Amino acid sequence: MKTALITGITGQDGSYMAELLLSKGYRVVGMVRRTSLEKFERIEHVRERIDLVQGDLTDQSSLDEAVKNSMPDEVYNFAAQSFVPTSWNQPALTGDVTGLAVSRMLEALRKYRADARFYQASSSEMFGKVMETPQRESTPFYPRSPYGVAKVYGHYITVNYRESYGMYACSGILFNHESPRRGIEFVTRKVTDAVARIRAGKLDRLKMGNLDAQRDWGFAGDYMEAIWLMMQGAEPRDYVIATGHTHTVKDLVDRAFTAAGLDWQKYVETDPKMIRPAEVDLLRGDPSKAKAELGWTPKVQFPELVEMMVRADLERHGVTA
Ligand code: NAP
Ligand code: F7E
Repeated sequence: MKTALITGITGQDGSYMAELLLSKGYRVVGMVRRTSLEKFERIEHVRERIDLVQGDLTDQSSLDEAVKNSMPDEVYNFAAQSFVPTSWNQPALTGDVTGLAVSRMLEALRKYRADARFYQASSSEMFGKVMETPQRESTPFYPRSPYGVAKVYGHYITVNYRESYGMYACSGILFNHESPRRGIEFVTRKVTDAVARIRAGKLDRLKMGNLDAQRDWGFAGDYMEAIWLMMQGAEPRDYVIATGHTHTVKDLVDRAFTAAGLDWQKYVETDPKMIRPAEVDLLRGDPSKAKAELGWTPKVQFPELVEMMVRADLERHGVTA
Protein backbone atom coordinates (compact mmCIF):
# COMPACT_ATOMS: atom_id res chain seq x y z
CA MET A 1 0.00 0.00 0.00
CA LYS A 2 1.39 3.43 -0.96
CA THR A 3 1.39 6.32 1.51
CA ALA A 4 0.67 9.89 0.39
CA LEU A 5 1.26 13.01 2.45
CA ILE A 6 -1.01 15.92 1.48
CA THR A 7 -0.30 19.44 2.72
CA GLY A 8 -3.35 21.69 2.48
CA ILE A 9 -5.71 18.73 2.91
CA THR A 10 -8.38 21.03 4.41
CA GLY A 11 -8.44 23.10 1.18
CA GLN A 12 -10.39 22.50 -2.02
CA ASP A 13 -7.73 20.50 -3.87
CA GLY A 14 -6.48 18.60 -0.84
CA SER A 15 -9.96 17.28 -0.15
CA TYR A 16 -10.51 16.06 -3.73
CA MET A 17 -7.03 14.52 -3.83
CA ALA A 18 -7.66 12.69 -0.54
CA GLU A 19 -10.81 11.16 -2.05
CA LEU A 20 -9.02 10.16 -5.24
CA LEU A 21 -6.08 8.55 -3.42
CA LEU A 22 -8.36 6.68 -1.00
CA SER A 23 -10.28 5.31 -4.00
CA LYS A 24 -6.94 4.04 -5.35
CA GLY A 25 -6.10 2.26 -2.08
CA TYR A 26 -3.53 4.68 -0.67
CA ARG A 27 -2.93 5.36 2.98
CA VAL A 28 -3.55 9.11 3.17
CA VAL A 29 -1.84 11.37 5.70
CA GLY A 30 -2.99 14.98 5.79
CA MET A 31 -1.03 17.85 7.30
CA VAL A 32 -3.17 20.36 9.19
CA ARG A 33 -2.27 23.43 11.19
CA ARG A 34 -3.42 24.12 14.69
CA THR A 35 -6.44 26.42 14.86
CA SER A 36 -8.64 27.39 17.80
CA LEU A 37 -11.64 25.98 15.94
CA GLU A 38 -11.34 22.92 13.68
CA LYS A 39 -12.12 23.65 9.99
CA PHE A 40 -12.49 20.16 8.58
CA GLU A 41 -15.77 20.61 6.61
CA ARG A 42 -14.20 19.63 3.28
CA ILE A 43 -12.75 16.38 4.67
CA GLU A 44 -15.50 15.49 7.16
CA HIS A 45 -16.76 12.65 4.91
CA VAL A 46 -13.31 10.98 4.78
CA ARG A 47 -12.12 11.99 8.25
CA GLU A 48 -12.21 8.42 9.62
CA ARG A 49 -10.21 7.05 6.69
CA ILE A 50 -7.24 9.41 6.84
CA ASP A 51 -4.49 10.17 9.36
CA LEU A 52 -3.81 13.75 10.34
CA VAL A 53 -0.46 15.20 11.42
CA GLN A 54 0.01 18.71 12.75
CA GLY A 55 2.36 21.01 10.85
CA ASP A 56 2.76 24.50 9.48
CA LEU A 57 4.61 25.47 6.33
CA THR A 58 6.41 28.25 8.20
CA ASP A 59 7.92 25.78 10.69
CA GLN A 60 10.70 23.52 9.40
CA SER A 61 10.74 21.15 12.38
CA SER A 62 7.03 20.38 11.99
CA LEU A 63 7.57 19.55 8.30
CA ASP A 64 10.52 17.32 9.18
CA GLU A 65 8.36 15.50 11.73
CA ALA A 66 5.46 15.15 9.27
CA VAL A 67 7.76 13.49 6.75
CA LYS A 68 9.65 11.35 9.29
CA ASN A 69 6.47 10.10 10.91
CA SER A 70 4.48 9.38 7.77
CA MET A 71 7.32 8.13 5.50
CA PRO A 72 5.37 8.98 2.34
CA ASP A 73 5.88 7.52 -1.12
CA GLU A 74 4.26 10.63 -2.63
CA VAL A 75 3.92 14.18 -1.31
CA TYR A 76 1.31 16.58 -2.68
CA ASN A 77 2.19 20.14 -1.67
CA PHE A 78 -1.12 22.00 -1.92
CA ALA A 79 -0.82 24.24 1.13
CA ALA A 80 -0.40 27.95 0.38
CA GLN A 81 -1.78 31.42 0.95
CA SER A 82 -3.77 31.07 -2.25
CA PHE A 83 -5.94 34.20 -2.52
CA VAL A 84 -4.39 36.74 -4.89
CA PRO A 85 -5.79 39.99 -3.34
CA THR A 86 -4.55 38.94 0.14
CA SER A 87 -1.07 38.69 -1.33
CA TRP A 88 -0.90 42.50 -1.70
CA ASN A 89 -2.09 42.94 1.87
CA GLN A 90 0.28 40.24 3.24
CA PRO A 91 3.15 40.12 0.73
CA ALA A 92 5.84 38.85 3.12
CA LEU A 93 3.61 36.12 4.57
CA THR A 94 2.63 35.07 1.04
CA GLY A 95 6.28 35.00 -0.01
CA ASP A 96 7.06 32.81 2.99
CA VAL A 97 4.12 30.36 2.87
CA THR A 98 3.55 30.17 -0.89
CA GLY A 99 7.18 30.54 -1.98
CA LEU A 100 9.97 29.85 0.52
CA ALA A 101 8.05 27.05 2.26
CA VAL A 102 8.45 24.91 -0.87
CA SER A 103 12.17 24.82 -0.02
CA ARG A 104 11.28 23.70 3.50
CA MET A 105 9.16 20.82 2.18
CA LEU A 106 11.87 19.80 -0.27
CA GLU A 107 14.52 19.95 2.46
CA ALA A 108 12.40 17.78 4.75
CA LEU A 109 12.15 15.23 1.95
CA ARG A 110 15.82 15.45 1.03
CA LYS A 111 16.75 14.72 4.65
CA TYR A 112 14.28 11.98 5.51
CA ARG A 113 12.71 10.56 2.34
CA ALA A 114 14.74 11.60 -0.71
CA ASP A 115 13.19 8.92 -2.90
CA ALA A 116 9.61 10.11 -2.32
CA ARG A 117 7.85 11.72 -5.28
CA PHE A 118 7.00 15.41 -4.83
CA TYR A 119 4.25 17.48 -6.45
CA GLN A 120 4.30 21.28 -6.35
CA ALA A 121 1.05 23.21 -6.97
CA SER A 122 2.26 25.76 -9.52
CA SER A 123 -0.18 28.24 -11.02
CA SER A 124 -1.20 29.99 -14.22
CA GLU A 125 -0.80 33.21 -12.18
CA MET A 126 2.92 32.81 -12.98
CA PHE A 127 2.09 33.79 -16.60
CA GLY A 128 0.47 37.02 -15.36
CA LYS A 129 0.90 39.64 -18.07
CA VAL A 130 0.97 36.91 -20.66
CA MET A 131 3.77 36.73 -23.20
CA GLU A 132 1.78 34.48 -25.58
CA THR A 133 -1.67 32.90 -25.88
CA PRO A 134 -2.41 30.12 -25.27
CA GLN A 135 0.08 29.65 -22.44
CA ARG A 136 2.14 26.47 -22.51
CA GLU A 137 5.00 24.93 -20.51
CA SER A 138 7.57 27.00 -22.48
CA THR A 139 5.78 30.38 -22.10
CA PRO A 140 7.94 32.83 -20.09
CA PHE A 141 6.59 33.88 -16.69
CA TYR A 142 5.57 37.48 -15.91
CA PRO A 143 3.78 37.37 -12.54
CA ARG A 144 1.51 40.28 -11.61
CA SER A 145 1.00 39.83 -7.85
CA PRO A 146 3.06 38.87 -4.79
CA TYR A 147 1.20 35.53 -5.03
CA GLY A 148 2.38 35.00 -8.63
CA VAL A 149 5.93 35.94 -7.71
CA ALA A 150 5.92 33.48 -4.79
CA LYS A 151 4.62 30.70 -7.06
CA VAL A 152 7.46 31.35 -9.53
CA TYR A 153 9.90 30.75 -6.65
CA GLY A 154 8.10 27.52 -5.71
CA HIS A 155 8.15 26.39 -9.32
CA TYR A 156 11.85 26.96 -9.94
CA ILE A 157 13.00 25.59 -6.60
CA THR A 158 11.16 22.38 -7.51
CA VAL A 159 12.96 22.28 -10.87
CA ASN A 160 16.20 23.01 -9.02
CA TYR A 161 15.86 20.12 -6.53
CA ARG A 162 15.03 17.80 -9.41
CA GLU A 163 18.18 18.89 -11.24
CA SER A 164 20.46 19.24 -8.19
CA TYR A 165 19.57 16.06 -6.32
CA GLY A 166 17.84 13.88 -8.92
CA MET A 167 14.62 13.92 -6.90
CA TYR A 168 11.29 13.01 -8.50
CA ALA A 169 9.95 16.55 -8.13
CA CYS A 170 7.40 17.93 -10.58
CA SER A 171 5.00 20.86 -10.93
CA GLY A 172 1.56 21.14 -12.43
CA ILE A 173 0.91 24.62 -13.84
CA LEU A 174 -2.78 24.55 -13.08
CA PHE A 175 -5.22 27.07 -14.46
CA ASN A 176 -8.20 28.14 -12.32
CA HIS A 177 -10.16 25.13 -11.14
CA GLU A 178 -13.36 25.32 -9.19
CA SER A 179 -16.01 23.20 -7.50
CA PRO A 180 -18.75 23.45 -4.91
CA ARG A 181 -15.88 23.27 -2.36
CA ARG A 182 -14.15 26.38 -3.72
CA GLY A 183 -13.36 29.05 -1.10
CA ILE A 184 -16.13 31.64 -0.88
CA GLU A 185 -13.91 34.63 -1.78
CA PHE A 186 -12.88 33.32 -5.21
CA VAL A 187 -14.98 34.75 -8.02
CA THR A 188 -16.87 31.60 -9.07
CA ARG A 189 -18.03 30.68 -5.56
CA LYS A 190 -18.65 34.31 -4.65
CA VAL A 191 -21.06 34.54 -7.58
CA THR A 192 -22.80 31.16 -7.17
CA ASP A 193 -23.21 31.71 -3.43
CA ALA A 194 -24.63 35.21 -4.05
CA VAL A 195 -27.09 33.81 -6.61
CA ALA A 196 -28.36 31.35 -3.99
CA ARG A 197 -28.60 34.03 -1.31
CA ILE A 198 -30.53 36.31 -3.66
CA ARG A 199 -32.95 33.45 -4.42
CA ALA A 200 -33.24 32.80 -0.65
CA GLY A 201 -34.11 36.46 -0.07
CA LYS A 202 -30.94 37.07 1.99
CA LEU A 203 -29.14 39.45 -0.43
CA ASP A 204 -30.20 42.10 -2.93
CA ARG A 205 -26.95 43.55 -4.36
CA LEU A 206 -23.67 41.95 -5.42
CA LYS A 207 -20.52 44.06 -5.62
CA MET A 208 -17.92 42.82 -8.09
CA GLY A 209 -14.50 43.83 -9.42
CA ASN A 210 -13.27 43.58 -13.02
CA LEU A 211 -15.97 41.85 -15.12
CA ASP A 212 -13.78 41.85 -18.25
CA ALA A 213 -11.04 39.56 -16.90
CA GLN A 214 -10.86 36.24 -18.76
CA ARG A 215 -10.04 32.90 -17.22
CA ASP A 216 -9.70 29.28 -18.30
CA TRP A 217 -11.91 27.62 -15.67
CA GLY A 218 -12.03 23.85 -15.13
CA PHE A 219 -13.36 21.39 -12.53
CA ALA A 220 -11.08 20.63 -9.55
CA GLY A 221 -12.00 16.91 -9.55
CA ASP A 222 -10.76 16.51 -13.14
CA TYR A 223 -7.52 18.33 -12.36
CA MET A 224 -6.67 15.99 -9.46
CA GLU A 225 -6.66 13.09 -11.95
CA ALA A 226 -4.06 14.93 -14.03
CA ILE A 227 -1.88 15.55 -10.97
CA TRP A 228 -1.99 11.89 -9.97
CA LEU A 229 -1.00 10.82 -13.49
CA MET A 230 1.90 13.30 -13.39
CA MET A 231 3.14 11.58 -10.22
CA GLN A 232 3.12 8.11 -11.85
CA GLY A 233 5.44 8.96 -14.79
CA ALA A 234 8.68 7.24 -15.73
CA GLU A 235 10.41 10.58 -15.06
CA PRO A 236 9.32 13.86 -13.44
CA ARG A 237 7.97 16.47 -15.85
CA ASP A 238 5.99 19.71 -15.53
CA TYR A 239 2.62 20.10 -17.24
CA VAL A 240 0.08 22.81 -18.01
CA ILE A 241 -3.35 21.64 -16.86
CA ALA A 242 -6.20 23.65 -18.39
CA THR A 243 -9.29 23.29 -20.57
CA GLY A 244 -8.02 25.43 -23.47
CA HIS A 245 -11.18 27.58 -23.35
CA THR A 246 -11.62 31.00 -21.85
CA HIS A 247 -14.58 33.03 -20.54
CA THR A 248 -15.03 36.50 -19.09
CA VAL A 249 -16.15 37.09 -15.52
CA LYS A 250 -19.24 38.71 -17.06
CA ASP A 251 -20.00 35.46 -18.88
CA LEU A 252 -19.65 33.56 -15.59
CA VAL A 253 -22.01 35.99 -13.85
CA ASP A 254 -24.56 35.80 -16.68
CA ARG A 255 -24.56 31.97 -16.70
CA ALA A 256 -24.80 31.64 -12.92
CA PHE A 257 -27.72 34.07 -12.60
CA THR A 258 -29.49 32.57 -15.61
CA ALA A 259 -29.12 29.06 -14.14
CA ALA A 260 -31.18 30.27 -11.15
CA GLY A 261 -33.72 32.14 -13.30
CA LEU A 262 -32.33 35.62 -12.46
CA ASP A 263 -31.28 38.63 -14.56
CA TRP A 264 -27.78 39.59 -13.33
CA GLN A 265 -28.09 43.21 -14.51
CA LYS A 266 -30.67 43.85 -11.78
CA TYR A 267 -28.32 42.81 -8.97
CA VAL A 268 -24.67 43.27 -9.93
CA GLU A 269 -22.72 46.50 -9.55
CA THR A 270 -19.00 47.07 -9.97
CA ASP A 271 -17.00 48.53 -7.13
CA PRO A 272 -13.73 50.32 -8.02
CA LYS A 273 -12.34 49.28 -4.61
CA MET A 274 -12.34 45.68 -5.84
CA ILE A 275 -10.11 46.35 -8.83
CA ARG A 276 -6.67 44.82 -8.22
CA PRO A 277 -3.46 46.90 -8.21
CA ALA A 278 -2.32 44.83 -11.22
CA GLU A 279 -4.64 42.51 -13.13
CA VAL A 280 -4.10 39.30 -15.06
CA ASP A 281 -6.34 40.10 -18.03
CA LEU A 282 -6.41 36.87 -19.99
CA LEU A 283 -5.50 33.28 -19.25
CA ARG A 284 -5.95 30.41 -21.66
CA GLY A 285 -3.88 27.26 -21.28
CA ASP A 286 -2.71 24.76 -23.85
CA PRO A 287 -3.10 21.30 -22.27
CA SER A 288 -1.78 19.39 -25.31
CA LYS A 289 1.36 18.07 -23.56
CA ALA A 290 -0.80 16.59 -20.76
CA LYS A 291 -3.10 15.05 -23.35
CA ALA A 292 -0.26 13.57 -25.41
CA GLU A 293 1.91 12.27 -22.55
CA LEU A 294 -0.58 11.57 -19.74
CA GLY A 295 -3.65 10.80 -21.84
CA TRP A 296 -5.51 13.41 -19.76
CA THR A 297 -8.45 15.53 -20.90
CA PRO A 298 -10.93 17.43 -18.73
CA LYS A 299 -14.42 15.92 -18.54
CA VAL A 300 -16.49 18.79 -17.10
CA GLN A 301 -17.00 21.82 -19.36
CA PHE A 302 -17.60 25.40 -18.19
CA PRO A 303 -21.43 25.46 -18.51
CA GLU A 304 -21.79 22.23 -16.47
CA LEU A 305 -19.30 23.51 -13.90
CA VAL A 306 -21.28 26.71 -13.30
CA GLU A 307 -24.54 24.76 -13.10
CA MET A 308 -23.02 22.27 -10.64
CA MET A 309 -21.86 25.10 -8.37
CA VAL A 310 -25.15 27.01 -8.56
CA ARG A 311 -27.08 23.81 -7.76
CA ALA A 312 -24.89 23.07 -4.74
CA ASP A 313 -25.24 26.60 -3.36
CA LEU A 314 -29.01 26.64 -3.88
CA GLU A 315 -29.18 23.39 -1.90
CA ARG A 316 -26.94 24.81 0.83
CA HIS A 317 -29.28 27.77 1.20
CA GLY A 318 -32.36 25.54 1.16
CA VAL A 319 -33.68 26.85 -2.18
CA THR A 320 -35.25 24.41 -4.65
CA ALA A 321 -34.04 25.10 -8.20
P1 NAP B 1 -7.17 26.56 -0.69
O1 NAP B 1 -8.54 25.99 -0.76
O2 NAP B 1 -6.97 27.99 -0.36
O3 NAP B 1 -6.36 25.66 0.39
C1 NAP B 1 -5.13 26.09 0.90
C2 NAP B 1 -4.66 25.11 1.97
O4 NAP B 1 -3.41 25.56 2.49
C3 NAP B 1 -5.61 24.99 3.19
O5 NAP B 1 -5.68 23.65 3.58
C4 NAP B 1 -4.87 25.81 4.24
O6 NAP B 1 -5.16 25.40 5.57
C5 NAP B 1 -3.43 25.47 3.90
N1 NAP B 1 -2.46 26.40 4.49
C6 NAP B 1 -2.41 27.74 4.35
N2 NAP B 1 -1.39 28.25 5.05
C7 NAP B 1 -0.76 27.21 5.65
C8 NAP B 1 0.36 27.09 6.49
N3 NAP B 1 1.08 28.16 6.89
N4 NAP B 1 0.73 25.86 6.90
C9 NAP B 1 0.03 24.77 6.54
N5 NAP B 1 -1.07 24.81 5.73
C10 NAP B 1 -1.45 26.03 5.30
O7 NAP B 1 -6.39 26.30 -2.06
P2 NAP B 1 -6.76 25.31 -3.29
O8 NAP B 1 -7.66 26.02 -4.22
O9 NAP B 1 -7.11 23.97 -2.77
O10 NAP B 1 -5.36 25.24 -4.03
C11 NAP B 1 -4.39 24.26 -3.68
C12 NAP B 1 -3.02 24.72 -4.14
O11 NAP B 1 -3.02 24.91 -5.55
C13 NAP B 1 -2.54 26.06 -3.57
O12 NAP B 1 -1.15 25.98 -3.44
C14 NAP B 1 -2.90 27.06 -4.65
O13 NAP B 1 -2.08 28.20 -4.56
C15 NAP B 1 -2.62 26.23 -5.89
N6 NAP B 1 -3.39 26.56 -7.08
C16 NAP B 1 -4.75 26.65 -7.01
C17 NAP B 1 -5.46 26.89 -8.17
C18 NAP B 1 -6.96 26.94 -8.16
O14 NAP B 1 -7.53 27.43 -9.15
N7 NAP B 1 -7.62 26.43 -7.14
C19 NAP B 1 -4.78 27.03 -9.40
C20 NAP B 1 -3.40 26.91 -9.41
C21 NAP B 1 -2.69 26.66 -8.26
P3 NAP B 1 -6.38 26.04 6.43
O15 NAP B 1 -7.61 25.28 6.02
O16 NAP B 1 -5.93 25.81 7.81
O17 NAP B 1 -6.46 27.51 6.05
O1 F7E C 1 -10.34 35.88 -9.63
C1 F7E C 1 -11.89 38.85 -11.21
C2 F7E C 1 -10.48 39.00 -10.66
O2 F7E C 1 -10.02 35.43 -7.21
C3 F7E C 1 -10.56 35.58 -10.99
C4 F7E C 1 -6.52 31.27 -7.28
O3 F7E C 1 -7.00 29.96 -7.08
O4 F7E C 1 -6.59 31.03 -9.66
C5 F7E C 1 -7.06 31.81 -8.59
O5 F7E C 1 -6.63 33.16 -8.74
C6 F7E C 1 -10.78 36.87 -11.77
C7 F7E C 1 -9.74 37.97 -11.50
O6 F7E C 1 -8.98 33.87 -8.94
C8 F7E C 1 -14.19 39.72 -8.56
O7 F7E C 1 -10.02 40.35 -10.82
C9 F7E C 1 -13.91 40.25 -10.64
O8 F7E C 1 -9.36 38.55 -12.72
O9 F7E C 1 -11.38 33.79 -8.59
P1 F7E C 1 -10.24 34.72 -8.51
P2 F7E C 1 -7.52 34.27 -9.47
O10 F7E C 1 -7.07 35.57 -8.97
O11 F7E C 1 -7.50 34.04 -10.95
C10 F7E C 1 -5.17 30.96 -9.79
C11 F7E C 1 -4.85 30.06 -10.95
C12 F7E C 1 -4.48 30.62 -8.52
O12 F7E C 1 -3.42 30.01 -8.54
C13 F7E C 1 -5.00 31.25 -7.29
O13 F7E C 1 -4.57 30.53 -6.13
O14 F7E C 1 -12.04 37.43 -11.37
N1 F7E C 1 -12.95 39.33 -10.31
N2 F7E C 1 -14.67 40.49 -9.59
C14 F7E C 1 -13.10 38.99 -9.03
N3 F7E C 1 -12.41 38.13 -8.26
C15 F7E C 1 -12.83 37.97 -6.97
N4 F7E C 1 -12.17 37.10 -6.17
N5 F7E C 1 -13.90 38.70 -6.46
C16 F7E C 1 -14.61 39.58 -7.22
O15 F7E C 1 -15.55 40.20 -6.75
